[in-house]
Amino acid sequence: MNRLVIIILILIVGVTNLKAEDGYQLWLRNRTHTNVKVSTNLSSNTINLAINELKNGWSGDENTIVKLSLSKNAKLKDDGFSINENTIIAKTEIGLLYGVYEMLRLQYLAKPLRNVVSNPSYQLRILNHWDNLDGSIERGYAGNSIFWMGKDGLEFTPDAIARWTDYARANASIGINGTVLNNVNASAKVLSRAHLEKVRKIAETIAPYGLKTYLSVNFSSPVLIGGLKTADPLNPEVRLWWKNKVAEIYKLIPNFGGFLVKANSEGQPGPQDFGRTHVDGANMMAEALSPFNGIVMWRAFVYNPTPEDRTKQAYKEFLPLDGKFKDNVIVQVKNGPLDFQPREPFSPLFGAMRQTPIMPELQITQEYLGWSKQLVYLSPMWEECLQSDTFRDGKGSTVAACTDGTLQKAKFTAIAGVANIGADQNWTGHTFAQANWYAFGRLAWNNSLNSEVIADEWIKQTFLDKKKSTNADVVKLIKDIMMDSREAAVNYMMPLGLHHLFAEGHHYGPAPWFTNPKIRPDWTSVYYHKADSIGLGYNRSTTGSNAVEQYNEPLRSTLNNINTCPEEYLLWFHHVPWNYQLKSGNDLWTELCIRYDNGLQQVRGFQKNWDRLQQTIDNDRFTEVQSKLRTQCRDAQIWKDACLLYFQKFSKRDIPFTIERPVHDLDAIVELTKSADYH
Ligand code: GCW
Repeated sequence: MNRLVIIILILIVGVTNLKAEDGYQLWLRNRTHTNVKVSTNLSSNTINLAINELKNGWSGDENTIVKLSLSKNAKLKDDGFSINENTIIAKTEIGLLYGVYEMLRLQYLAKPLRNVVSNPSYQLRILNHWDNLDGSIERGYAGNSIFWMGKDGLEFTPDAIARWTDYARANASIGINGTVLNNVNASAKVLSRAHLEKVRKIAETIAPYGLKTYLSVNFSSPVLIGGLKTADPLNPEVRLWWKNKVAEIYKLIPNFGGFLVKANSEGQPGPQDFGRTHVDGANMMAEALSPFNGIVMWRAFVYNPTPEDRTKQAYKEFLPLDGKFKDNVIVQVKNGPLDFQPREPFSPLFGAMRQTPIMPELQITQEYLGWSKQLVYLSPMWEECLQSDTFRDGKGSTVAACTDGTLQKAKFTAIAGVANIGADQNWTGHTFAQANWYAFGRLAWNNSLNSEVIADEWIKQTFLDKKKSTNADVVKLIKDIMMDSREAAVNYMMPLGLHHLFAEGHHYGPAPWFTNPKIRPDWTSVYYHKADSIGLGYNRSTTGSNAVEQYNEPLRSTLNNINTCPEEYLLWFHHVPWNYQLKSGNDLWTELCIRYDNGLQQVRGFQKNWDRLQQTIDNDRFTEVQSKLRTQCRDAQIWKDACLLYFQKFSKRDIPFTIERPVHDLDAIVELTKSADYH
């Protein structure tokens, strides 16, 4: 071989190696090729995918015959499956595909393939993309949209179909079976013929993987693209317009899923513009969709600039509507009553709506949790919400049980996650943000899974070679980082129940000082922390806004009493004196300082752990995460310094001399976070 050939070969091998670990393969990397035979009498696109996955990923005994068969086995629900040795049984073909992914996962993790019966907690497990037709993504931190490219989003990049296929495959591998392709702040244009043609292409590409396609719709579409004078949901012409539009969609896309609607929220149009209710609006669309088995996901993220505590508003607006929605409507409720904060109590709507199905909306993209610059594993936050007891029907009425059909019969159950996916090569910007996509899927499939188990699975599949998948030290180092990361973020951003101290607009850095008479108060920070010379926190007890009344007993009384309110929610529900003594024995001010400092120290600890992994993790992903941890450390320091120096103006106390001093001046941080390129 001449030298040139050798050099080229080295380059190719080098590039292939590099590619193999550029994150594109997500948790599906490192598939092996032991021979396997598949026996089935089924044939379809989906079955072909299942067979291919087995052939490309099998790592069991050579020449095993894996059997795939359909059965009406009573233990199986929806797309659930069973695995026994080399046999997968499901009621549907998609169920068989899910069974294959589970089989390969179990093999990879060296777990037994016996007596596995797995049914989904929620029937619909849906990603919400906040993708705009111009390709940008609201709160997206991993590049542009993978769906909407070029002028009006209508172009196709050469790799579009491949990307959508890989996207669908990744989702199917964790049980996600639906996707909303566009932002809830929806452009009416998405319902134009040209856009629907594109939606059809996407829908056809992802369907074999079991993914249904949904769209966010703008309530004013009949006016904006239909030429009507009104969008009043009780107007017959408007109703007809939606009926026709829905019929047009189903003609193009027979397995279309339905609509997601943000109405009368943050300036979006809605039925209230015409003196109608959410029920009028949702039912109008439901009626149009019902002949095709389509659904309406109607969001309850509503609040107005009234003197009423913002966290009470969704409940007040939606509870009176309970039981009035058609049976193909589901109300989509964010996990907390405010807005995807690092820690919120669960939304009281979960424990209140008894006759209306509710679907939790979780945010996978890290709008308020450090974007894709910070390593924050979100599963513990979601687990905390799903396992919270609402006491709706007595003890044990967890958010999970209130939403997954356990406590109330519903035509269907669902859960949504706001996606963190973009056109970046590794899909999510931060390698560890892939874990949040993964965890959402796993929890949507099984809402009682534990975050540590999910982390364990993800780490082994993402970082280890199959042979080394038992490398306990590596797994432990990474798992420790992940499992502490959400609590660390709470500590350095908003400990003890503080919330929404974010800089305006970008929501990345701190601005507890933020106030502006020109904008609505509930978009400022001071509205939420209410710091004064006496203390800190929002009084939502019976002596304050009385938000506690929206929770069921005995939780209501527990939250209402400053002495029994869990400390992680203390400043959410109470205005607490600076010298109030906490369980640690420290008073509020001292504890606050310690928590902020702890958060920063935790991130420094993550750095130390990560650096130990240099020999184990491929260079690209190692250095990417190492560099991002440095940023996270700097930014945690900024959070700590900003919040302590600002709140100190009210507490008028020393920062305890046992903790490290701030290293920034407050004025400098104020300036820094104002600048557009701070983040
Ligand atoms: O969290 C807020 C975001 C908005 C978002 C809105 C919503 C899509 O800051 O960007 O809009 O919530 O959920 O509708």
